[in-house]
Amino acid sequence: FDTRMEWWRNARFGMFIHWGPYAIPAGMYNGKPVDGIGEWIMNNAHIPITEYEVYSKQFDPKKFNADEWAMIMKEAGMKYVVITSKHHDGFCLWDSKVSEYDIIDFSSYKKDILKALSTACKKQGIKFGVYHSIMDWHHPDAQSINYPEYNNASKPGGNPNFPSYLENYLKPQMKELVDDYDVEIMWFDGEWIDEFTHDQGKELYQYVRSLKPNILINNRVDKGRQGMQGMNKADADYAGDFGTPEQEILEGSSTLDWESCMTMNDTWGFKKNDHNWKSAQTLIHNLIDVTAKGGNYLLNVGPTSEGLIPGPSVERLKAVGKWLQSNGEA
Ligand code: FUL
Repeated sequence: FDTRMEWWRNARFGMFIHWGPYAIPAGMYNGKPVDGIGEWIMNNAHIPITEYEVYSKQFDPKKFNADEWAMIMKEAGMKYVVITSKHHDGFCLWDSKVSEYDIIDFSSYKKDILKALSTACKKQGIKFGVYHSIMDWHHPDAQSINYPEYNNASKPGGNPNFPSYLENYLKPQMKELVDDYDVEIMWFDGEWIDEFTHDQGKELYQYVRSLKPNILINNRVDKGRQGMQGMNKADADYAGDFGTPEQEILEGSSTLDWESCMTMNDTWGFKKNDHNWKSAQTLIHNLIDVTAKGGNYLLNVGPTSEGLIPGPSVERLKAVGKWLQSNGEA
């Protein structure tokens, strides 16, 4: 009997954190608002790599306090966290040995964010997970045919060096994260690019499991597996431990493991002009709905470039925590 999923099934409520240099432009480029989700601004506003790198250099979240963040999770009744170790923009929030494009080597901040948060969460008994994008708009061997503005036009079949990026960059990063940061959940994304194959997805799943047999891995490790795709256990070809419906809750319950990830406003990464917050009541309702159907609720915050979880998010999380407490659930 596989007890690997047990803690996660009981956890029910976790914090998703989308954080990186995109918190600096915060949804604005050249004085104009950019449509779409904040962490996609590099792509959506067609910002050249060298220009985007200026944000990455400036990234200096002086007000970041890992213990405070862990307290916010704890008080909200959250049992685990998944933070972006690397989003599509390629910037790494830890001191990666295979990259210069990280918080220590590249940014002004020069402190290891993942180390601080992993340690703070451990103190509170909160399990630590990371979101890691397979797609990478910054790495020359990964820039994809799907994203022509970052692609060398002479690579019509896609980036021929993608397998080298997987072997010499992505996998070593997996090892660093698993070995040195107590990662309990590897939450992949950006798996839909042409360069990435189903076989590579299965192999990546096996590789991460070999590093830590008890680790949990979402279904987006495998090719094109958004939502509940790939979650048919009868399919021997299946890679991934749980489904990831995004911004939605399943209609009914499921015999499969799933986690619904959701924003509190309309963006994952911080956008200063997005004030479209869901009410605390809606969030509580969603949490009840998800857990009644056997899923987990992974609720997102997008911290500011200074390192603060936005006030409206903190308020709502407090309200959810209070509700859980008064109902004997926390
Ligand atoms: C998507 C990403 O493209 C978004 O930026 C966000 O991270 C969401 C949770 O997953 O696939």
